[in-house]
Amino acid sequence: MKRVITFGTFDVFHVGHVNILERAAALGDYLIVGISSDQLNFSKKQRYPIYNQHDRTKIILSLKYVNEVFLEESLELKLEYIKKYNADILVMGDDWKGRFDWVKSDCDVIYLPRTPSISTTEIIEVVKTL
Ligand code: C2G
Repeated sequence: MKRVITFGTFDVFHVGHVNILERAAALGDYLIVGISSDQLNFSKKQRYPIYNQHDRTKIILSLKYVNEVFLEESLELKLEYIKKYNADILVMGDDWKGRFDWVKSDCDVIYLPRTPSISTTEIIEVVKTL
């Protein structure tokens, strides 16, 4: 029984998010998703998400291949979350390549290629021009 963990904001949910969650789920038997809190997102991106953390959590939890979700309050707590949720594999998109290699002593780390040509930032920009 392999437990997979992944992290993200998943704001303005789109197919790139579906693709990574689907591929992460396929690497094991149980998928746990850490959802960046509104505050963590502000500290990473200098803006609050369009969808608040409650709505983002509800959306991710509704997916058929997601088993469990929790709020990620800090990037530095990765290892604590991995231990708490007993994860065997950490999956991240390759925009984070190398950034979480420091947890490799406790957990396998796999960076998957991002889905090209779609991102929350790009969607926001397109909508602004309409
Ligand atoms: N993603 C993807 N393809 C895209 C867009 C996003 O594969 N076109 C992936 C990202 O690589 C990430 C996940 O979807 O693994 C969530 O993306 P974001 O919501 O942008 O997550 P981010 O804000 O980078 O938060 O602890 C790490 C962070 O919480 C990750």
